[in-house]
Amino acid sequence: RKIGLIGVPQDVGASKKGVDMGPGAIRVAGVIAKLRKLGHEVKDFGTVDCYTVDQFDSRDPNNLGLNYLDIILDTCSLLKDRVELIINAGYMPLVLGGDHSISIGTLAGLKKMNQGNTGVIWIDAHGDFNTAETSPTGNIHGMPLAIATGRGEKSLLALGPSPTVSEKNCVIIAAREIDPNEAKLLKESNVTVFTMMDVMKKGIVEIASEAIKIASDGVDHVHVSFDVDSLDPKEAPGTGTQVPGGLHYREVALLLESISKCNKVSSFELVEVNPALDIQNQTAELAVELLCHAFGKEMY
Ligand code: DIR
Ligand code: MN
Ligand code: MN
Ligand code: MN
Repeated sequence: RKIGLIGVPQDVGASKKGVDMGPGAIRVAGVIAKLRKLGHEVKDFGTVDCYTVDQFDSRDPNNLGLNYLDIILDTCSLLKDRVELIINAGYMPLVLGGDHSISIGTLAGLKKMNQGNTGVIWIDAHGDFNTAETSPTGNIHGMPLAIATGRGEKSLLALGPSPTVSEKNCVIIAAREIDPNEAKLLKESNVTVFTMMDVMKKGIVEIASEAIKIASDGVDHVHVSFDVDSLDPKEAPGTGTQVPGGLHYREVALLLESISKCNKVSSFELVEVNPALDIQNQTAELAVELLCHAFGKEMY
């Protein structure tokens, strides 16, 4: 494949420093060399300009319940253009975060290129289905999937234009910490949620096969958004919102290998690696190893 890499060192969506070093840590872990070794052509499309938490006195000057809204709009708009450029150049976007709010930009770019014809596999401990009304934190990294399905702040929706995906093609895997009012919104939606309890009951083989079916049904493209907090914090401590009881390396390797066999996967995102909270870059290393499974690496 031809893979177009792009780094988005955004931290304001999580209101926490360190996740802006994620793209650097993933590069240090050898993402480009390892994907090339698998036979892919990898082109580096550089880094999107981002602001950082330290540059602002107030997170939410207009009291909207949306921290750093203006900045996130700026970054996501730049990322949207860059995603379009990557696809126009004939490459598959591989977006490295940064916090998960960048997904609003990625999906806005995919909307234009894929004409909305996109399903989403969202691997995350969280639902990322909050709006300003339901969010307990006001952090926009807890909102991108809601935005993608047409819920939430108008200016963020307008990047799309919204909805960028059809919710019946959206599936969350590894959920285990959904906020109470976020859960209400999710239950009213047509998004499928596979919690960690579902993974334990059904096993990852079954979950992978159901998720691929749901995300790819009737669309030409599948986007994979992989938040490293989906992993168990014992294996992936380098992330800002750890939740115990997560996926293990083996499960994600299997999941991503299965997903890689679905020929509709045409964009990938890896987010929330925070090297400042990590031990010896092990979270970025693990993430790159898993990414290789998403791009055809086999154990034998
Ligand atoms: C929480 C955390 N649900 C929030 N969300 C995270 O602030 O909305 N998403 N960490 O990945
Ligand atoms: Mn997330
Ligand atoms: Mn198409
Ligand atoms: Mn998360």
